[in-house]
Amino acid sequence: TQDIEHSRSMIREAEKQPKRRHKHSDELEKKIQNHLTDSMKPPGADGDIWELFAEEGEMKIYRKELVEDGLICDPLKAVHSIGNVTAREMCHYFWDTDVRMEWEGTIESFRVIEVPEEFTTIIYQTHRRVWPSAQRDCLYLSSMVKVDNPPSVGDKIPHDTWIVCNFSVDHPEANPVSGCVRALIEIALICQTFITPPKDGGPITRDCLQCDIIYVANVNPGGWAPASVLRSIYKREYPKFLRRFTAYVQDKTRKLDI
Ligand code: 18C
Repeated sequence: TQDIEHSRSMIREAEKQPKRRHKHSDELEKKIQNHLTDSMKPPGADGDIWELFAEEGEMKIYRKELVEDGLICDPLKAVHSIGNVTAREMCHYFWDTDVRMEWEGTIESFRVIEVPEEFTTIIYQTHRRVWPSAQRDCLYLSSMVKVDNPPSVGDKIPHDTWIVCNFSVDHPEANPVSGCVRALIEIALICQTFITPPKDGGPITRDCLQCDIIYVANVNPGGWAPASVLRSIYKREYPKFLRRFTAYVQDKTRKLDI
């Protein structure tokens, strides 16, 4: 509780400050640009070979098998589309640490250790241990940004586009939990709102909203983990996360103004 109060007060302080550049601004901008060009490409575009491993309705999750220095680092790409919510709402609930424990099932603890600018935090978190591997932690920057000129995908024109970009950084005040192996992450959630106005000219309601979602994750486990356990963990955890998080946002916003 003290940690959450401390995080909130840091975030409130940052909100009072004007937007400013910080140590990670250049890297953040570069990563966002890469997500907009590469991550937004539908799987299969440009001859990219993605293997579909989970499908539930509109949700499709793909992976590529990748082993680096003996560690399983399979890149993952998920595409989804859900009704009744906006891109900004989706990204807000994904970025906002106040509600993190309401939908994130893999975390044991987390702490915001710096707020370099409004809508950008640096977070240290520990994950639930998976037997027989060591517990994992990660330290990453998380930033939520509105995208003004998204690349066009197909012929649909989005009303708005938002991204949350998370990537590993170093920080002197991280105080790692002993025994944890540091996982390295590069994750993004990219959302676009599409609006179909009622044919009778009536007001726009939540029924008129469709939100297209792309979620990409590159996670390096940082140390040994048995391949079969690791792959079965992510095959279970990514669909669970997408199912749970999308339902959470739909439920949270149901009675709110758009
Ligand atoms: O994007 C998600 N959440 C964000 C907010 O927390 C943020 C976090 C990303 C963390 C990525 C994972 C880091 C290491 C994972 C440790 C294993 C946890 C498993 C616990 C199971 C109960 O961007 C939502 C992320 C949801 C899905 C996460 C599952 C990822 C599994 C990746 C495999 C790496 C495993 C290494 C452990 C070895 C186990 C044998």
